[in-house]
Amino acid sequence: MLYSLVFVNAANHLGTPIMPATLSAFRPVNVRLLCAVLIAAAVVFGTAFTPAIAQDQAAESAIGGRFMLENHNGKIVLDQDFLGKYMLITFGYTYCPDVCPTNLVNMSTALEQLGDKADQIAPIFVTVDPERDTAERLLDYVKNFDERLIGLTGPQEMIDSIKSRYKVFSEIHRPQGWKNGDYTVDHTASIYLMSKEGKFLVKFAHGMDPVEMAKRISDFME
Ligand SMILES: [Cu+2]
Repeated sequence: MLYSLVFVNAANHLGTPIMPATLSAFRPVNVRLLCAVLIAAAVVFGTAFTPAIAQDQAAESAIGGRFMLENHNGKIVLDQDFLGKYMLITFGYTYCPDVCPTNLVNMSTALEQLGDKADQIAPIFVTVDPERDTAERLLDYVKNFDERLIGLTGPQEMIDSIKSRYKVFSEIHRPQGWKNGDYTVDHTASIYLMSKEGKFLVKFAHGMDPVEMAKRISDFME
């Protein structure tokens, strides 16, 4: 409860609420309402975005926006804290068997390729599984890749908010017979590059060659 209050107070302190649902966090009825809204949004986005290039570009330029999350050191961070850096951001979960480790190894390799230019980048991993991915767990996890990698978690509603802003979808699967209610999470596996002003630049597909990724990132830099 204290945890959620910190976020609510922080949201109030900002003056401009990041999302209206924040203030009603953890009331079951509103969680259901939020879920309904998200499902409705998924249906709308799923059908409205036809392959027309103009519409694709409009959809992509809308990627990104404000967020308030907790970093792997337990500190609350805002999107504004990353202004002035290129955010290289991906979404996943620490129990992910292959997709996330591949993405994070590739991101780390791309950072190495960029050399000094990587100083201009904030590499970020946002969990879509905040129930299991605490700040402590993320701290242990990101250490396995690159020391510059920043793990972000937060209350479910804050995670839902950033997922919606980045058009990221995830779905929990609970295979029959798995003990202790263990589960896997299917999720969007793209890597997004955002400008120093927080605007969407480009999306890299999962599995893209990290040397090519580094080159594409470098092309965006002054
Ligand atoms: Cu994953």
